[in-house]
Amino acid sequence: MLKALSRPRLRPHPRSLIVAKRSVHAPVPFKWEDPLDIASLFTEDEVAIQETAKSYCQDRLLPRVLDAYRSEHYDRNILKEMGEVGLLGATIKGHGCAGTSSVASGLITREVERVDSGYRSGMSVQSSLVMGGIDEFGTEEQKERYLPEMAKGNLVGCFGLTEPNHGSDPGSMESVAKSHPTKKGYYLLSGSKTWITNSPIADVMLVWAKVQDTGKIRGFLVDRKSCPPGTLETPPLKNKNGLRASLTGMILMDDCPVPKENMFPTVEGLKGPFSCLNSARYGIAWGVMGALEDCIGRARTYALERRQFKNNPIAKYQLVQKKLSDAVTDASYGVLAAAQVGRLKDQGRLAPEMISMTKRHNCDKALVNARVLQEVFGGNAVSDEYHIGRHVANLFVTQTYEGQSDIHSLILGRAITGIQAFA
Ligand code: TGC
Ligand code: FAD
Repeated sequence: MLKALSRPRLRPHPRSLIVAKRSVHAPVPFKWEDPLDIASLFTEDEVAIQETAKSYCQDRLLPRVLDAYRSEHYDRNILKEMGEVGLLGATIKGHGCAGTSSVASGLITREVERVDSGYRSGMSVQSSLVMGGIDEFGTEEQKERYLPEMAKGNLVGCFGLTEPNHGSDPGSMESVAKSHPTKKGYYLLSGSKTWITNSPIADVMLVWAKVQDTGKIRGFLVDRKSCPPGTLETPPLKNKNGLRASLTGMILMDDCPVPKENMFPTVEGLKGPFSCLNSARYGIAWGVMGALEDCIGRARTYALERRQFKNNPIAKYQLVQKKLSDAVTDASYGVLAAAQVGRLKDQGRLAPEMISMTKRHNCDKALVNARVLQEVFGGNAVSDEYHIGRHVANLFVTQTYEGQSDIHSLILGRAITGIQAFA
């Protein structure tokens, strides 16, 4: 103590005086929907894009989500509508796309998933995984052939990486591309892909397969209309207990002929699919926060209206308040992190591990908090009209696809220690 007192006193830096002066201002009111005023970090254009996306999602998607979820039906017109609003392939420059910032595309994703993760899934696959892949690795001819029509939602895409025996470990895939024995300039693709979003309705399938001669993974644009009968099937996988408003299926290929000009010309190995996944995982980090924010809004309203014990709103009780506090805190932190990653992405200062960190953390926090908020609704949580059970079931899937959370822990663990856990 004495020692501390005898130290020379630190003189405040002149700038800290300014900060101190500012801090005497009256505190601003707390906004539970955006406690850290994250909206102030967005540009006017980004806010306008979010507003446009929000109007479309609340006016056009929300009214049909319960029927879609109950009947496990995905209306492909949704992609056309999204195309009309300019939501598809939003960050791509040219080819009929909007050319927005990554933060603006994150805000779009957040609004779509505020309604339903399945609607976001259909959009992410189209925009990030397929259009993004074509934009990054395709030839000019491939871009011109696919991007403008995909941006309008006239052509639907899907992304085939996962196989029945290889999910977390796509490097061991069995799908193979053999040189056509008689038709020069053609490959024959064989193999099975499973759990593929949009596959039953896809016009173009971005399929990852190993070239037989080299053993290297390459990306092929498989055009449904050019596949002879019996060489390609895309059966749906029905009776899912999550993501029921999206369409999921398989891609079964049996010597399916694909011209060499439909192969991505230069990218080889897992770098191809993982680069596409960087954008899609980034989008999920935003999207799941939208789903969690919807759960928060609904749980808060319910807690203020529902009365128990001496006619008190259950929002009066500390345990309920803690559930809301945890969820609001995690949603704010999650959005802030996603926004920062988006800015770094646009500045070319992104490490893929940043995406693993935000994808994993936001998905985990969205799932845990949504599950806890479900309790606020008591028995009514079981009714789908309260929407919360649907979000909880969906959020399990978001935590699983595009790299299950534990897999992202291992990616982070490798970056932290330099030691690979999954080899
Ligand atoms: P590893 O040795 O780590 O890497 C192999 C090559 O890939 C490169 N790479 C990346 N490149 C760009 N971005 C990234 N994020 C990259 N991560 C790795 C790496 O540099 C290397 O390149 P090169 O040139 O040296 O060959 O590969 P590994 O086999 O050890 O990988 C292990 C692990 C765990 C990282 C990986 O397999 C993994 O991420 N597994 C998860 C699988 C996954 O995410 N599947 C997603 C399927 S698609 C989907 O789920 C869509 S859902 C859509 C919806 O409905 O929304
Ligand atoms: P597995 O790889 O079998 O993993 C099972 C469990 O084991 C997980 O918890 C995992 O974390 C754990 N595990 C595995 N390896 C390790 C390890 N080394 N250390 C510790 N734990 C480990 N794929 C596509 O290609 N395109 C799509 O469009 C697509 N859409 C999908 C839509 C839905 C609705 C679903 C459910 C999945 C979709 N997927 C898609 C597939 C998805 O990416 C995979 O399900 C996911 O990557 C996990 O693979 P898996 O299911 O084979 O699980």
